[in-house]
Amino acid sequence: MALLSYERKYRVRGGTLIGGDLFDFWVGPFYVGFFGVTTAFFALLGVALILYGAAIGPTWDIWRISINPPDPSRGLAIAPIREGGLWQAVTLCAIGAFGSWALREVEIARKLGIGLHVPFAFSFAILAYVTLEVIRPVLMGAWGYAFPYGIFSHLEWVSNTGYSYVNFHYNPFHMIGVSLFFTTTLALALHGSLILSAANPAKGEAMKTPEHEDTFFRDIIGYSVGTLGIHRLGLFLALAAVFFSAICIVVSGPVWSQGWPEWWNWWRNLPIWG
Ligand code: 07D
Ligand code: 07D
Ligand code: U10
Repeated sequence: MALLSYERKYRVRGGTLIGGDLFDFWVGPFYVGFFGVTTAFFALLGVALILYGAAIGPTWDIWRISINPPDPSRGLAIAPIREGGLWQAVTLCAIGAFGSWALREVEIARKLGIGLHVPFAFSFAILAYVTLEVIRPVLMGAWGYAFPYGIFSHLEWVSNTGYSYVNFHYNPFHMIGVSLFFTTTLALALHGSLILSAANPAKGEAMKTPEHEDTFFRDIIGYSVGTLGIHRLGLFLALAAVFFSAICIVVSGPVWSQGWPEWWNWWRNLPIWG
């Protein structure tokens, strides 16, 4: 079935979480819905605030524009607009836009009668963002610990935060997060290459079946996780990577405030080394 006639069939009413039929329509290819309107509202307002910040800031250099959080000395107070208040407003808009986007995904999934896996997955990205911008700064007692909105400035934040724990690579949860990210790309490369090898044969050759895919892995490593299983595994790996990232940063400060190499002293102090 051609994509457009298929879409006509599935462009049905209902499935909305809020507002009933209000906004239950499409604009071109996009489903709108109540949460499409709130996404547009928060995203446009957030971008406008960033542009305002750039206009009152020292530079229009795209790499160096930065909307900074308040100084740590202001604690968790609401700051004046030019001293971090703008960052606070942009953060509210970002949370509103990301949350609305996830709920718009829920409405579309409900319309189609498919599972809620996509919004569930996106909610892990939101969790990581909220951990960096809200949960950790609140636990540490100041918005000043959050990352700024700027291309280079957010990299500075990552580097500075990393070095303030001497060597962030020694953070055990960072190790797990990094390993899971690496494993995710390995899994996607294996899956993408396996599917293409079977489902995209040379001209004139027959397309191969999932049995061929299973057999390849049984022959080479003795086990196949299965055609549905690889998608479960991929989702699990990716979500676990983000989850452990959120853990690695939320423990840095609130739970462990020395250098991360120090943390390994428990290992060096084990009585078994004599
Ligand atoms: C390909 C999907 C498309 C999305 C894109 C990003 C904006 C920002 C806004 C100037 C994979 C769109 C970008 C809307 C413009 C302003 C104010 C997703 C794809 C193309 N980072 N980060 C980037 C964000 C954090 C880190 C690039 C966002 C944490 C490192 C881009 C967030 C830490 C490096 C970007 C966020 C961190 C980057 C490419 C939010 C730890 C790089 C992103 C909301 C997670 C890389 C110059 C990409 C780079 C890079 C965006 C958070 C670390 C600008 C929106 C604080 C080490 N980050 N980032 O492709 O080249 O993602 O930086 O949390 O090396 Mg970052
Ligand atoms: C936060 C993004 C959320 C995005 C959302 C959507 C839009 C819309 C619109 C395109 C979490 C935004 C959407 C804006 C765009 C359109 C139209 C994702 C987020 C909601 N590190 N490190 C990580 C590695 C070092 C440090 C995570 C590697 C150094 C700190 C990951 C290396 C030091 C932090 C990771 C390395 C250091 C991290 C990031 C190697 C610096 C974090 C992934 C090979 C000197 C961050 C939760 C992530 C973290 C983090 C990988 C090195 C410091 C595991 C591979 C040693 C301070 N590092 N790192 O979490 O855990 O994504 O964040 O050297 O805070 Mg690290
Ligand atoms: C996968 C897959 C699979 C496929 C696939 C895919 C995963 C089974 C079958 C999908 C994968 C790909 C296509 C591969 C490429 C993808 C990536 C590399 C991921 C990264 C993606 C991108 C970089 C693209 C990002 C693009 C986006 C997000 C689109 C941008 C969208 C917009 C600008 C519009 C968004 C729509 C909204 C908000 C709702 C509707 C709103 C409108 C239409 C606008 C009109 C507004 C209103 C009606 C509201 C009014 C506004 C108000 C009230 C606000 C006013 C406020 C003011 C302040 C003025 O597994 O195999 O194949 O394909």
